This record gives sequence, C-alpha cells and structure tokens, in this order.
Amino acid sequence: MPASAAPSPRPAPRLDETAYDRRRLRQWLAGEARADGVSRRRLLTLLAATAAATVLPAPRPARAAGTPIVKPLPPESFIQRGTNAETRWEALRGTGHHTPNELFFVRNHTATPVLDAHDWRLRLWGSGLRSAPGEDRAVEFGYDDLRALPAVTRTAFVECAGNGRGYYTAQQGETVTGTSWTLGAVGVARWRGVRLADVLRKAGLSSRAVDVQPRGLDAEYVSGGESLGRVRRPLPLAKALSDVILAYEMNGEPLPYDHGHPVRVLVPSWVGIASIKWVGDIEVSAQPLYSPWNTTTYRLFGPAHPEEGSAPLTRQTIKSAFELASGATFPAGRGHVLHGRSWSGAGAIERVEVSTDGGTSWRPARLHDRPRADTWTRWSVTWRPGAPGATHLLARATDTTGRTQPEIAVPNTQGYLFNAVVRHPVTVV
Ligand SMILES: Nc1nc2c(c(=O)[nH]1)N[C@H]1C(S)=C(S)[C@@H](COP(=O)(O)O)O[C@H]1N2
Ligand SMILES: [Mo]
Repeated sequence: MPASAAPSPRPAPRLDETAYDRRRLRQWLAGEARADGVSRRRLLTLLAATAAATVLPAPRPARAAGTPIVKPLPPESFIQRGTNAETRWEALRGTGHHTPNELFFVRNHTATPVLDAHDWRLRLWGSGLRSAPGEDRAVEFGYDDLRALPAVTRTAFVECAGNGRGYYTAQQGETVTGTSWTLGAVGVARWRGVRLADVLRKAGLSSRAVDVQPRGLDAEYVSGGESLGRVRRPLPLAKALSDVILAYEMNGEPLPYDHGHPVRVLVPSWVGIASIKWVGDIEVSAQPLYSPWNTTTYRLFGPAHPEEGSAPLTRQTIKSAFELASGATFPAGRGHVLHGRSWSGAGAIERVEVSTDGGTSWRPARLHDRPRADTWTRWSVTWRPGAPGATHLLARATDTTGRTQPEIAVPNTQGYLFNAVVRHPVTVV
C-alpha cells in the first residue's frame, strides 16, 4: 500500500491529555512537530501553561440510575424506554435548529461504553482493499490521524427507523414489535468529522469494493438468548462515498459518550441504525455483506410487503411534530402560537399544513428555516381556540419530491417508518 496510507506510528502506552499535549508542544519546540495556522506566540503560551486544556469530556463512570446511559436523563426532558431515552418534544420548544447534546435522544442496543480517544483505533480491512501479495488487508487509523485529515461539517438528523412506532398501535390498532417511541427518537446536530470517502481512499480502496460495514465497540447484542454479535450494518459503497462522515464532534463539542465517543458514523437522511456509534472497524468488501441489521430487522415485513421482506431500509420517511406536551392545555378565546418541525429523508420540506379542528380544515404554517435536505424545518401557526373541550392538533408536511403525510401509515410487523399524520391531543380550558 502507498506510504500515505500508513497512519503515523503511535506510542502504545495510554497517555493522559496533559502529558500528550506537553509532549507534542516539546516536539514542536524541537522542530519535530508541525503547527500550520497557529502562531508561535500562541504555542509558546500553551507551552508555558502549567495545565494544558482538556479536549475530551472527563469520564463519568456513574450512569443515570438504572440505565445504560451516561448523561443525566431529567424526566422533564426524557422518557426512559429500556436501554433507550426518548426526547420530549415540549423540551425542544425554544431550542434552536440544532438539538442540544444534553437533549438528544439515545438509542442503545446494550450500554454506552466509556471509551478513551487515545486508546481508540479504527481498523479497515477486507477484500475490498488493495494489498500487495502476502500483505494483510488491514489499515489502522488513530484519533489524531483522523483529526489530521480535512474536516467537514454537516447538519443532519439522526432518527430511529422506529420513531413514531407507538402510533401504529395508538392510532391504527396494529400490534408491532419494538420500542414504543412517540415522535422523540429524532434529533438534529451539527456534525464535524472526516469524509468516510477520504478514509477509504487512504486505506487503499479497490475498484472491486461494493459494500462497507462499520461495527461498534459496544457489547454484543443478545436477542432471544442468541448473540447477534456487535452492532453492524452494511452500507453500499455508493452511499459510503457520497456524504457519509466519521464524526468526532457534535454541536461543537467532542462527541459525547452516549452518541458514540470518540467517533461515530453519520449517514445523512438514512435510518439511524446506519449511523454506527463507537465505530471500531469497517469491513470493506468485494462481496455484498449481510448482518442481522439488514436481514431480519430494518426491512419491512407484513401483508403489504414481499414475503421475504422489503429491501433493506435506507432513507427515512416524512414526519411532523409539535413542540408540545401530549395533553397540553390552552385557555379559550386567546391567541396562541403553535410551534413544530417537519422533516423528510427524501429531500427538503416544501410546505406544512396544520389543522386545529381535528382534521376538518387545514391552513399553511409559516416556515422558519430555509428548507434543506437531511434536516428539519421549523414552523409555526397562530391559534385562537374557541369553546373549551378536548381536541386534536394535526400537522401534515409535503417534501420537494411530492411525498406527503397520509392519514394511515402502511403497517409492517416491526413498526418502522411511521409517516401518517399524528393526532396530538390538547385541551382547551
Ligand atoms: N454501536 C452502535 N451503534 C448504534 C446503535 C447501537 O446500539 N450501537 N444504535 C443505532 C440506532 S438503532 C440508532 S436509532 C442510532 C441512535 O443514535 P443516538 O443514540 O446518538 O441518538 O444509533 C445507531 N448506532
Ligand atoms: Mo434505531
């Protein structure tokens, strides 16, 4: 493989941040390290400082009681669902376009592993890499190696394929398996990292490669008494080369533990399972790959779908949500502003309509973001409720490809891709 594909040699021992930083600064002073775009004065100031700045969050071994999640899960912001935590939509009211890291939903198959960036290695291997005869088809990158590559920043949602699953039952009376999310298994962040395409090319991508399969460093997932191995799911090479990033920052902070620290895959617009957290290796294959996450799950099964299931899920569907608690109350005869957000995996949002009379009449919402693909569009409508009583608020989005939210979602046994208009209960008092 070319010399450029080999990441710089790294010392084996585990180093703490301060020691690492001071060593690098000494190397710079000795002319052994490069510092492009940083002034000499700035580096000398750093060198003089007794304690170097910490760039990683301090380990928090204590988890929220009874959960496999590291960050706090205040009940006013989250609904705990087994190993997962759903964001409450009312908690997003007043937050900006990006979901704050502390409010971002967590979907864990097992438990958040607390990993140290300086021990972390990313191994690329497999028949889809070029290699000299007799050589091992494997290339490793450390955290610093990724940080040294050109950085890209991108705003994108991560949304569980099962987001809204609970409405298959609540609105349509269907029995489905899986976590009964309402609409809070979605968040938007500004992700920063490197292009997976750049890493694949550095690793020596062969023209025969067809699939890549990132795998997490979290524990093996056991289902029905059987271990399915570590969480992994193949991606077609075309997607891997187009807009996928290996993200090390989320909203300007090092990736938090629960969201994949130190590095996760981020697959814009696709079902959340594609965005593998705590990525430890990526198989690059000249043959198509399969895992339990693109065969028995994350396909559509049921009477409306082929017997063997649909093709593996890729893009997310279209949804809308109000930034309101279920059962919120509104004084009658007064003006209110209702806020919400709509998003689609197929493209930007074109328009949003809202009904405040249970679906009889609809009016356009005012859009507050320039609609873009891969992220949501915020909107609002004013409402002056008349008579007291229980009613439903409905929001219906249409995207630029003409997809719109139907009244009924076509069911599937695992409750994926719920796209129907959600009836949000409120009370006028
Ligand atoms: N390694 C690993 N990656 C994972 C998962 C996991 O359990 N382990 N869950 C996946 C699923 S199903 C979803 S929806 C998203 C959730 O990302 P978040 O927890 O950062 O919101 O991560 C995906 N990546
Ligand atoms: Mo998910």
